[in-house]
Amino acid sequence: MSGEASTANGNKKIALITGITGQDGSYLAEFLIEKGYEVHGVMRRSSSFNTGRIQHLYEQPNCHTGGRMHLHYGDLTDTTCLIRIITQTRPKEIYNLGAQSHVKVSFELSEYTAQVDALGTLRLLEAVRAAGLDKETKIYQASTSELYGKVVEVPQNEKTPFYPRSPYACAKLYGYWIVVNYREAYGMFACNGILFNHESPRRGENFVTRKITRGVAKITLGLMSHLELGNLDSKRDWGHARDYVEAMWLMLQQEQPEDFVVATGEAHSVREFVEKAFACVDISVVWRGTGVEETGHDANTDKLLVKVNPKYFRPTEVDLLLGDPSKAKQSLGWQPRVSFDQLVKDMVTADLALMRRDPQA
Ligand code: NDP
Ligand code: GDR
Repeated sequence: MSGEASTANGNKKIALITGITGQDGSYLAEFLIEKGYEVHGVMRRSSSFNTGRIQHLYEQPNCHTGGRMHLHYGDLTDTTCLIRIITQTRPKEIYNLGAQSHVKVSFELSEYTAQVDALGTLRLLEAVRAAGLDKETKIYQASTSELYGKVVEVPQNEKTPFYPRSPYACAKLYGYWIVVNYREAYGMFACNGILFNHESPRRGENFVTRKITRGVAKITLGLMSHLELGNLDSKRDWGHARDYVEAMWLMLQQEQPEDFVVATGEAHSVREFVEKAFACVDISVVWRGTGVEETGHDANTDKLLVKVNPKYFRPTEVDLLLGDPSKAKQSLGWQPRVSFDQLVKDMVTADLALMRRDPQA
């Protein structure tokens, strides 16, 4: 069966994406379908609808019904299903994007986060070996700037030492090293993309950028009084998810497997993000007080817009992430296209349109 599939699939470009229903998975699926791939995605069973981000692909005649996109129920905690899906689909490229990806939530779901983000990566690598594809299939691992955690060096590059600051980052640290180990031990083509924060209108609602742009849209339309946020001082290197999925693909088109930092090289604070987002609806924010007492107000009307709520603080915070993408620029010819200003504008515009269509969203 596997021999036949292998012959049949000889020159076909087949990709498997774990986490296809997430922000990055949806952009990557679009990108690969556009490039002519047959895309297989691992989708979790959920009691509610979880394919909203790829619904538009379902509706395109060449994708779902046209045989270019296939979804498989699966989970990174289930070894058997991973072996079955990989054996049946025999992908040329696997993108391991599936994860419990929320840093704050990982403090509450620490064991589960390790199961999925750390052991899930190991299960996937072992499933590739079990399917006999360790010399054929190229693997991309969604590693993260959270590995750098506590600031040791700025900007952070591929040689900067890691210092994880959350159960999420510790689990991803295992994922990073097991990928390096399987590459060295078994000669597998497996790479880590150390991606800094990347956002989009499809970003999950409880990550800070999307929470802010949704809040700005709701406040503008009179659907919400003010926003409550945690640490306004933390700084992140924010890019656009659509740009970043291209870097994932480029890593798997190289002759040799290597790890790459993907970032913009620019950092902004959460406070700056808030100011930029309100500026998109012509509101200028003035800040009063400090620490947990800090509030943001409309400079014209004095209306309260932002309040700090310590419930959003993390037991250990990552203060500053700023990436040096020189290696990706030189070796992959990759560079970000969307600026910080454009990213914020796109997200606010999309959320305004969404809230106008559906005020309950
Ligand atoms: P999302 O949270 O949007 O998507 C995560 C995906 O993983 C979803 O499809 C989710 O399914 C799926 N998933 C969760 N648990 C499991 C599981 N047990 N088995 C299989 N699939 C699972 O994350 P992003 O798209 O933003 O990120 C993609 C990857 O990149 C993640 O691994 C993340 O940790 C990493 N990363 C993200 C960065 C970013 O800034 N976005 C930066 C660096 C790394 P469901 O839809 O059902 O919840
Ligand atoms: P992060 O993203 O932890 O960097 O992980 P998030 O948007 O959750 O937080 C960024 C910073 O904003 C501060 N913050 C708040 N965060 C949230 N979620 N909600 C708030 O109300 C709030 N107020 C302030 C946080 O403390 C933090 O400093 C993301 C995820 O996509 C990971 O999967 C990925 O690995 C990293 O980016 C790179």
